[in-house]
Amino acid sequence: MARHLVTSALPYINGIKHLGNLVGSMLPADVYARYLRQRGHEVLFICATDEHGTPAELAAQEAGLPVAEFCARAHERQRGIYRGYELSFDHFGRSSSPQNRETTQEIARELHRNGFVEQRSVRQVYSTADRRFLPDRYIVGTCPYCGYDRARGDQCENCTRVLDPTDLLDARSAISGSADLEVRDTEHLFLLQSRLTGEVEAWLADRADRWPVLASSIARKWLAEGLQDRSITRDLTWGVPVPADTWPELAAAGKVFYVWFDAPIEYIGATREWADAAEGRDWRSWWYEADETVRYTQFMAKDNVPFHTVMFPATLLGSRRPWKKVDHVKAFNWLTYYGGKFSTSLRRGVFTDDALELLPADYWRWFLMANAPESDDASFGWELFATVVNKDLADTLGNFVNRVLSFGHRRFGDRVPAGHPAGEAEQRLGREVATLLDGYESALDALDFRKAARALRALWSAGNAYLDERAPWQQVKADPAAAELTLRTAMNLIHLYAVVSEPFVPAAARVMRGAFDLPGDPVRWVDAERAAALDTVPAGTPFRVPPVLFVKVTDEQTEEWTARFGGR
Ligand code: B3M
Ligand code: ZN
Repeated sequence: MARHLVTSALPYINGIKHLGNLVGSMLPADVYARYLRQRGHEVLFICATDEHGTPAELAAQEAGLPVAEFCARAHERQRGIYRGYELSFDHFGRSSSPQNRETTQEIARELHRNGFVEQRSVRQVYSTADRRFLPDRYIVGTCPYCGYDRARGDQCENCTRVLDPTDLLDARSAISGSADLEVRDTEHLFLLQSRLTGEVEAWLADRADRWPVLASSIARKWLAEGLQDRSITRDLTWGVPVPADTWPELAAAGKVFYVWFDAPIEYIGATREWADAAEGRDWRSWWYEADETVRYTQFMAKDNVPFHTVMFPATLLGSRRPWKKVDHVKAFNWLTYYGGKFSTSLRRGVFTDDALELLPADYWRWFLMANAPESDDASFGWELFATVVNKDLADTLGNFVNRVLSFGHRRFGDRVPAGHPAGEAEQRLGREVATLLDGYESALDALDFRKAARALRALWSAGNAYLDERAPWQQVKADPAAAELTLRTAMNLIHLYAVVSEPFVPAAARVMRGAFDLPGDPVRWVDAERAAALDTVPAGTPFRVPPVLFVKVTDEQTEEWTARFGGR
C-alpha cells in the first residue's frame, strides 16, 4: 500500500477565502484524501495559512492589530470555516510557526553552502512617511504610456504594460499616499535559479508526463523561458528572519525571507508541527529520505503552478538534501462569479463564511466539485447552483434514500426485508453498478473530479431507475416477496452510496450509513465484485428512516441570494 502525502496550496491569511479559492485547492484535495483513506491507504493531508508578506502587514494595520495578533486570529477564523466544510486535514498549520522558521533557515543555509545564494545590492523605493521600503505594487502613479493615473509600480492595469516603479509619473505610496519617496540601495539575497535550470528540467522530464495537462503545460512553459535568479529576501518586519549565523549583516538589518520562499517550505514545516503535536509521529519518513512508498500529490490554482513545479523544486534540489519532491500536481482554472472575477478586496462573489450560513457543507461540496474548473474556467450562478443541488442531491440521491427507507418501513417494519433471492433485474443492476464504480475509481485515481462526480451521479440514478422499473409499491399487491427483494436490494444500494459518496458528501454519507445497524460496519470501500452482489446489508438488519437528506433550494431563495450577493 502506498502512503499518500496530500497538500493543498496554503490559503493566504489576509481575508476570508471565496468559493473559488475553496474549489481551487482545499476542497479537491480533501475529496482525494478522503477517497484514499476510504480505500485503506495511509494518508497525511496537510494545509496551513500562508501568513507572511506585505498584504498580511497591511491587513493587520487596517484591523488596528499587531501583525502577530492579527494572524493568530485570522488563522483561527479560517480554521473554523474549513472545519465547517469538513476538510479533513491531518494538520492545518501556520507558516509563521517555529518549525517553519527552522526549516526555512536550514534550507537557506544549505543553498548558500552549495553556492546557490548570492548577496546583491538593489535599488528600491523607500517611503519616508511609511518608514519602509515599498514593494513595486504598493507604489502608484501615472502610467507614462497611457496616462492612467492609478498604475501600479509593477504593471499598468489599464494598458497592461509591465512597469518599473521609476517609470511612474507622480509616484506615491499606495499605503499612505505620500509622495515623499526616494530610491535607496539595499542588500538582498538572490537564489541563483539560473544555475539550477538543467537540474529542474531533468527532474521535471521524468514526471510531468504523468500530471494532468494543465499543470504540466504551465510548468513546461516556465522552464522553456529559462529560470531567472530571484531575490528571496524583503525589508519587512513580519517573516522568517535571515539567519544571523550565515548572514550577520543582513540579519542585523532586519531582512526576512520573501513569502514565496517560506510558504512552500511550510508543507514540511506543517508536517513538523503535526509531528510535534503528539507522540509517535514521524515527519521525516514523509519528507526526508522518504522511501518509494510515499506518493506526494499537490493541489493548487493555476497561478501557483510555477512556484510549485519549478521554483520550489529548484529550492529543494539546490539544498542537495534528500527532500521529498512532488509526484503529482493537480491544478485548477478559475471559478468565476457570473463570468466575472471573484474579488477578495471588493468582496464580489460568495465567500466561504457566508455560504455556510445559507446551506450545509455538502451542498457546496457537491456543487463545486461537480462543476470544478478543471479543463476550463467554470462559472458560479445561483440558478445553476439551485438546479444542480435540486436535481442531483434532492431529487436523485435524497429522494431515493427517503423513498426506499420510508416505504420499506411502512410496509415491512424496521428490519431489512428478505423476500425472493436476487433475480435477473438485480444481476443486471449489479453489473451496471460494478461498471459505474469502476469508472468512478479510475476517475478519482486520475484526479478527474468532474468525471468522478458524473460517475457518482450515474450510480445514484441507477438506483432510481431500478426502483421505478420494479415499482415495489405495485409489487407489494401481487407478490410481497418481490417487493421485499426490491427493497433489500435498494437498501444495499443506499449502503453502497454511503461508502462511495463519502469523499464528496461526508455528512449525507454518515446519515445513510447510520440508517443501518450493521454491527461494527467494517466496510471501507467496496470493490466492484462485491458491489455487484449488493448484499453487504443482510436481511434482518435493523434500520431507521433518517430525516430528509437534502432540502430543495426554492425560487425565493435563489432570488433573495441573487439580490444579496449581486449577480449577472
Ligand atoms: N498563498 C496562494 C495565493 O495566495 C498562496 C499559496 C501558497 S502555497 C505554498 O495565491
Ligand atoms: Zn498604462
